[in-house]
Amino acid sequence: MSRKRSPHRQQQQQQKELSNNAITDEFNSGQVVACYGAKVDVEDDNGTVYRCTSRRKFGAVVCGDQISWQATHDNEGIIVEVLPRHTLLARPDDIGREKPIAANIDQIIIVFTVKGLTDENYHLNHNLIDRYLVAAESLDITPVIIINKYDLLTESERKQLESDVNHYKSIGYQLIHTSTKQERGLEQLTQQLQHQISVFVGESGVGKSSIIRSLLSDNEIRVGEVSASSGKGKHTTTATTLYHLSSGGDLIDSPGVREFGLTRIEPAALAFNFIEFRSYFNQCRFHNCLHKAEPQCAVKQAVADNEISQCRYENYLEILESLNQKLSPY
Ligand SMILES: Nc1nc2c(ncn2[C@@H]2O[C@H](COP(=O)(O)OP(=O)(O)O)[C@@H](O)[C@H]2O)c(=O)[nH]1
Ligand SMILES: [Mg+2]
Ligand SMILES: [Zn+2]
Repeated sequence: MSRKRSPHRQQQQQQKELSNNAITDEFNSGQVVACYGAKVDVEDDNGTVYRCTSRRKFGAVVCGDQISWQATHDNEGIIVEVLPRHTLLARPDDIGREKPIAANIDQIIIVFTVKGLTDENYHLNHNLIDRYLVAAESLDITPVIIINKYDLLTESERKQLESDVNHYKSIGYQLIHTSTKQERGLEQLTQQLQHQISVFVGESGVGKSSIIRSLLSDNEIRVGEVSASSGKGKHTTTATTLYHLSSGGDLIDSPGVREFGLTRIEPAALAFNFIEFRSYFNQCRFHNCLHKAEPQCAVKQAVADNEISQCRYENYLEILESLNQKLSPY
């Protein structure tokens, strides 16, 4: 077990008094790699994983968190500090409270399929894509769009898809077609994931876990699963788990991240999260233009001139409406 002595003696003393079941005043540091409610698994710099308990005052401790902890008598640990997070992905719970899901994330990998869920007909949900993109932009985390199960598409559906997703590419988003059955797009995806902490989001059944497994070596999967399955009384698939890519970078698989919040976005700030609208704002007649019914709106003009996609603009209006009505926004 590697132990690092903290320079903050006084703070250590305080923490020791607080955690009177700790057997040492020495601090260990590590990254949270799996979460099961109040218990988390923390991995130190040597790759050794320890089960730790959090305290209420820290709120939810989540995958990707960097923490300090102290060993306790039962060979577990108790968290004494959660280091400041540079990003935090959260989603609203049933009663609208923010529920943190993963911390210190650099990228959100948004996984879709156009076939292979309940409805077998080709269907690309543009509105849902735009909601995810808005959420990622509002958190200032890079989104990457994946269209998985490419193997299920006919040649004409592939052509259709190509034209359907073109506008995302032209505004600068990374978009990758993948298939875990035919190992397609996985190399390109690996490149994109290197040296980043990425969380996979998307509807259940789109293939998030399958993609993650196909990017990992057997050993990396095993380490993650041992960790996840040791969560007492919890099944592997219910725990959020962080895996390491052998080429560098971390992947977070969370069964809970089907949706994440647009709840915090003010209607007036929505347009900023449509990245291709930004360059038009200062040409609108009104500085507080919502790009809806206002005269001399540069965004609307850009839609008319085919500089902004009609589809993106319609989704903007639709999301704006849902924010105004304070509807639960996906
Ligand atoms: N045809 C096809 N099926 C896939 C692909 N990727 C995943 N699946 C299947 O889709 C189902 C759901 O996958 P899973 O990874 O559990 O989805 P998750 O809920 O997003 O984690 C499983 O039956 C997978 O075998 C793919 O690229 N092509
Ligand atoms: Mg899964
Ligand atoms: Zn405008």
